[in-house]
Amino acid sequence: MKNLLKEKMKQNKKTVGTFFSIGSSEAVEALGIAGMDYVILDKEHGPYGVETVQQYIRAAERRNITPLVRVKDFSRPSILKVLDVGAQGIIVPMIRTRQEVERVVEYAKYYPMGRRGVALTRASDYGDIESLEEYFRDANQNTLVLPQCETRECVENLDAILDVEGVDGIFIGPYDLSQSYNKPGKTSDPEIQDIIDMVLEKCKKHRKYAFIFAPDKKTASGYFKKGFDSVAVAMDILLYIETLRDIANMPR
Ligand code: 3PY
Ligand code: MG
Repeated sequence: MKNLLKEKMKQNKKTVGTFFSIGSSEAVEALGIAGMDYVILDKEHGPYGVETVQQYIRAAERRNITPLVRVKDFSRPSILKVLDVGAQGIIVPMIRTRQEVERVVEYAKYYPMGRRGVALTRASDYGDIESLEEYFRDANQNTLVLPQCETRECVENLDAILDVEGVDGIFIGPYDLSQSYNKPGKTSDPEIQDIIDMVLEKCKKHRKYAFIFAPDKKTASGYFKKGFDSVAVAMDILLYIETLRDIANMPR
């Protein structure tokens, strides 16, 4: 299956997504109908199991919004299972070293790039395909691999991490990053912003995509101006609450 997000990014289009937390197939559809480029199904902090993620992926496919999954860790089953049910990319939290990223690529990409486990799952139409070789090649090309830069160690090892073949880009987690520099939650602190700028610069130097999380549209707009390729803005449930609060408080 074509990865619409990857296609847009190859054409240098800037993209937006959001972290999913409302939790229903209808809510995933709503994000697609609204025109968001991708939805992040969050298995790190969210309550979803693989079966639920599979339902949300179906809804995303139906509405042409790219389903990414933030995996809960970088173990083989965590990565393999969400790709097998159809995730078009993974965001991998708390990465610290190049070796960890090499393992991620090994689990996420088929031979020769990696050693992703071979099985006839939903991702390969349950094996109802003309050519297995073609499927392996397409899957390797289409599956986005985005390690998160949100620790001091990751910042220190960033050049080596960006050098790993199979890494499409870096997803900055400003909140964990600020904590890692002993400034929890102070994401606009000049020291944290300088680190963010440096990570962005390194992504550009290595010709890899730079993604970041922003809590609101204004912050997201600032990141786009700096040159980020993609911003994941807020969580859908927060946007829902804000809109509803606005209505609840309307003059009457
Ligand atoms: C963080 O800010 O730590 C995140 O992981 C947000 O995506
Ligand atoms: Mg984080």
